[in-house]
Amino acid sequence: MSVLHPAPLRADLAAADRTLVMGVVNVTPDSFSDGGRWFEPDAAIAHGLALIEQGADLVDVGGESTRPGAERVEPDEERARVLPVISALAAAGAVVSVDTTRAAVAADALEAGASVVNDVSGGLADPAMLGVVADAGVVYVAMHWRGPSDVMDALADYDDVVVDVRDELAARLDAAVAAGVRVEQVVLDPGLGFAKPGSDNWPLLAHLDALRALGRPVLIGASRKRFLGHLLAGPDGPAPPEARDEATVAVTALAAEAGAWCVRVHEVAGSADAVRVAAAWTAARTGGGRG
Ligand code: PMM
Repeated sequence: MSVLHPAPLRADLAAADRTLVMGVVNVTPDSFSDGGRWFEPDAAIAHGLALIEQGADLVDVGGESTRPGAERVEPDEERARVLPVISALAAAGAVVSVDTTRAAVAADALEAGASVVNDVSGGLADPAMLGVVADAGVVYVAMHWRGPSDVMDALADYDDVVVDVRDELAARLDAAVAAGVRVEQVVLDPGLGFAKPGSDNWPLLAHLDALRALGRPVLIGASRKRFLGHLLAGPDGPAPPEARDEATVAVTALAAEAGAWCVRVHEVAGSADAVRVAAAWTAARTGGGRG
């Protein structure tokens, strides 16, 4: 498989001929899947290091929950949550991304050692974000977003979810480039679960090629999301977040085989194996190896 990586990326990651794995460190009291578990800085740092040990290529540090219905935290609170964790993980040699929609928090996070900006709003939440990314020249993950978490469930009206998400992401890519971001910096993400009810997520995964056709690496964040809970529902209702990890690994394998650049996951070990399985599978097909 020949993976298209964004730039600039640390040399060992840029040389990887497989999908990368981004481990999630939510420094929040209220994330839907792991809220509160890593809220203390020491616990968050230890968790990030453990994820790297388990095979994470990058760690994504966020201080604001994006679960459906979540309210915003103040910028100073967001900063206080993420900066010590980013500094410690970067100092330990990790490639760190900051999960924020705020330009000022992103700028401080880059100062603290982050080298990727993961913006779930794709530059829409803060008009200064694209300028910060352009100046810093770092990798920028632009996710498909239609509005803040407290209102996003009401913004899920699509003619054709794949076409609409593709076109709206193409517009964000254009906006980033118009703001001075180099196209090489940009990664696109369909934003599974964001203004997308269960049934809208599967076509996005099944038509990953439509997003890849925009010519940029694609990141997939399916880990523990509601649509997996609904898929695995039993008599007592949707499967709880912690019961969605095996399904997450299955999505990782399929997304990797479909050419995803990176998967963002809470449990790293299974996905770290799955991306290697997918790489071997694809290499055997494209390389013709039969030994
Ligand atoms: N999902 C969440 C948070 N950040 N970032 C990107 N790029 N893509 C995603 O799908 C994404 C994200 C929500 O999940 P969490 O609350 O468990 O972190």
